Amino acid sequence: MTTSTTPATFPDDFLWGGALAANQYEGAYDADGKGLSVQDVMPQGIVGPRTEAPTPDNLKLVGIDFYHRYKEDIALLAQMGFKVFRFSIAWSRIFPKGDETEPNEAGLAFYDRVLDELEKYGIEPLVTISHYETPLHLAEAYNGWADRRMIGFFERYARTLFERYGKRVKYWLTFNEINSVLHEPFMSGGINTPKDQLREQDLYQAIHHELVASASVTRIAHEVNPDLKVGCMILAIPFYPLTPDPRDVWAAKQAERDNYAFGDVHVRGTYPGYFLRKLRDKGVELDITAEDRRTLAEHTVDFVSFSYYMSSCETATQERESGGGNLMGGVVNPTLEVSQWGWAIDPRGLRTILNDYWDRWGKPLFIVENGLGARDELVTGPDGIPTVEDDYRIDYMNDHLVQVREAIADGVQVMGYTSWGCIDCVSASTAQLSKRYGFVYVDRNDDGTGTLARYRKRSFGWYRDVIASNGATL
Ligand code: BGP
Repeated sequence: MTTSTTPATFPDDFLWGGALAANQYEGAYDADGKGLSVQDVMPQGIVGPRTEAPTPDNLKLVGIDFYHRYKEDIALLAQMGFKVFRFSIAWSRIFPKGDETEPNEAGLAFYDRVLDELEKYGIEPLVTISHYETPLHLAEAYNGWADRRMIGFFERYARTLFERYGKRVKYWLTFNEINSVLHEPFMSGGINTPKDQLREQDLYQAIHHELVASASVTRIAHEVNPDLKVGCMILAIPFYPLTPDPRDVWAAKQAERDNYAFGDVHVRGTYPGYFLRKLRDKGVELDITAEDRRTLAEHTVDFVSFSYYMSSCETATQERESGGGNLMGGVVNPTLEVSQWGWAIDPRGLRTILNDYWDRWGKPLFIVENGLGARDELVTGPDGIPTVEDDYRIDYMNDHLVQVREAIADGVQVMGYTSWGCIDCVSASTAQLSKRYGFVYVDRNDDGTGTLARYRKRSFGWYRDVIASNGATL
């Protein structure tokens, strides 16, 4: 573990907390009128094929049963002193098929209850409007975001949320890891065409529709309540050149631009030249209307949020040794250790990203995902209660938070930090429970067995102390 000599510099209003996503923790996949989402037919995450209908081996159908245990779970978050809780709303609870005109009241009422509970403890909600949960009907009947009509469905859904919750929820994110659609078009964009048959023309048109939709609902949020703050959400990975060879430097720059492009459009309101050139080189011609251009230009985001788990390398000149990764791979960095899933562990990369994004966009930044996926072992604690001695997770998060503090000292404006999977949940990539991130262990196994009981890990007390001291214990 690295220690820092910099005095504590987290601002007093720094939002400490954790993050989860509906499809990975709620369960109750068909309760109270909920429709199916793309996740309900992805029993193997991104590593296996989708199914025609939900199958019992799909752990997400039950998740960790937050739908019925939300009171107990939010009480645990409150015990850690959470200031903020990031969660997503399942689109198909609100509009079961996605293209209806009237929302499902029972779905809306569930999130009222969640917000009641958060208010009870003074925890600020941060809501992701779409976190890999496109209603399945929209994927099958429209091919997801490849179809322009999705913009209207998304606007109706988002307006419904703003009108219902806009007095209680100030912070909103439009699309989780919007750039991930480049790599996982079905999960991220509800695009039903198999990846190997998807034309780049259709993929980039879908991206354009999402970007316009993101800007458009930013407009709606501000119309409904001018105090609302809307952010984009980017999967952030710094790409380092594998060697000082200028060709590697350029390759790394190009890889980063695949991610930058999404932030550039959200913050600056226009497509950057390097992105337009890339489209030209690919022979892609986007259908962009004059209204699209206006929407993008006039409704830019209030802040930029991102997930950060790892960095990666790029090379143009050598055989690549592909590393594991958070939906996008990259070349192995020989100087870094990796997680049990091959994700490079690079706390300094977080400082780099924070500085780069701040220098580039000058918008407040929110780290809305970070953490270590690991196989945890349940042991009996000193008080006889089961626990996990997850010092590896404490080390990982401590080292990353020290770099956040350094970035703040560098002058970067950071709004908050929500660690990923603050309570164990189903993994997005593997769709298993054995890849755990939480401060709270959930007794559920990859074969679906387990009591669903919750146990505090050692990191639970560690994080509680970090929050209570506003980072001074790091
Ligand atoms: C991000 C997703 C999350 C989450 C996280 C960890 O890509 O936004 O939904 O799951 O990564 O990834 P995984 O669960 O695959 O370990």
